Amino acid sequence: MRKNFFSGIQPSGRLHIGNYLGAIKQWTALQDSYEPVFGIVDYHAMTARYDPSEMQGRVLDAAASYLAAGLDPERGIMMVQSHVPEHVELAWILNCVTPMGRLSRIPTFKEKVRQNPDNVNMGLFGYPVLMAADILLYRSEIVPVGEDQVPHLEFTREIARRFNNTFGETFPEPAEVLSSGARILGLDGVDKMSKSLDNCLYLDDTDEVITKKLSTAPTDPARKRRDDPGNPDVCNIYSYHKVFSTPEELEHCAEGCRTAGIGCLDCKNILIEHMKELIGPIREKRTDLLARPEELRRILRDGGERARPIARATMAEVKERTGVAFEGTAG
Ligand code: AQP
Repeated sequence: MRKNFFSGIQPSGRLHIGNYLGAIKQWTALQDSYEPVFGIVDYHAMTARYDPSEMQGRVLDAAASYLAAGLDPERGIMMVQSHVPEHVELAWILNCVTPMGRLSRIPTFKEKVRQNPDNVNMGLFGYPVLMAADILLYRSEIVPVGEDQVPHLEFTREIARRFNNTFGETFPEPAEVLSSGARILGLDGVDKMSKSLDNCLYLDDTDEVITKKLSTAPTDPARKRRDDPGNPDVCNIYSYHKVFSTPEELEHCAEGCRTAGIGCLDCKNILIEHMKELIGPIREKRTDLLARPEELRRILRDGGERARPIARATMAEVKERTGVAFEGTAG
C-alpha cells in the first residue's frame, strides 16, 4: 500500500520560487508513489494580519499555482484546511500534550516575533501544533518541505511520540524530505525568500518583472566595478545558479566572476533566461485557471470531501484513545 503524506502552503500571499522549490516541485515528483494530501492551509494564514475580503482570492490563487506547477488533483487530494474541521480538533488535543517551554524555543516563532512585534498572537505561538495536527491527521510518514520547516518536523515527531507514549501507539513519526533548493534567500540576499517580506520572484511575475528584479538584485558587495574580481561564494545570484543552472553554466559563472572575465549582468542574464523558462509556462497556466474560478472551487470542494473520511477515521481513534468519546460518538 502506498504511504500517505500531507504538506501545505499558507495562502498568505502570492506563491514564489521558494515555495515551488521547497514544496510544490517535490510534491509533483512524489505524487505517483505516495497518497498525498496537498493543503492550502488557510487557518495558518490567519496568524498574520490580513484583509478578510482577500482570503478567498488567495486560496484560489494558491490552487491555480498548485495545478499550474504540475499537481494532479486526481492523483492526490488538493484541499483547503478549513474545509476539514478535524485539523483544529486534533490540534486542540495535541495542545494538551505540548509543553509551552518547548514551543517557545522554536526558531520560526522567534523570527516571526522579530518581524511582527506588534502581532504576537496565540495562533502564531501554537502554529507548530496545528502543523503537527495537519501532518498526523493523515498519518503522514514523510513531509516534503523547505529547510525552514525542519524544526517544525522535529517538533511534530516529538509530539507524536508524546501522544503515543501517553495514549498508545497511534501516529507514525514523519520524516522531512528536502530538495536541492530547500532554502533560498530573498532577492535582498539577507532573509529567506518569504511572501510576507515581499523579497520574492513570484510564480506569476512577467518576463519584464523577472528581468528587472534580477538585474537590480545585489551580488558580491565587494565587486564594485566590472573589472574587479568577485567571490561567487558570497553572491546571492550565484546561490540561485546553484539551483537553476547547468554544471557548465555554474563553472562559467564562478570562473568568470573570480577572474573578472564576465560582469555581474552577464551572469544574471543566464539566470534570467532560466527563470523565464520556469515561470513563463506556470504563469500562463495560472492565468487560464484563474479565469475559471468555479472549476477551482469544484476541485477544492471535492478534495475536502475526499480528505474528510481519512480525517474522521483518525479522530475516531484519537477520541477512543484519549477517552473523550463514548460508544457510538467517536466517528
Ligand atoms: N525561501 C524558501 N526556500 C525553500 N522553501 C521555502 N518554503 C517557503 N519559503 C522557502 C517552503 O514552502 C512551503 C510552504 O511555506 P508556507 O507558505 O506555508 O510558509 P513559509 O515557509 O512561512 O513561507 P513564506 O513565503 O515565508 O510565507 P510567509 O511569509 O507568509 O511566512 C514550506 O514547505 C516551506 O518550507
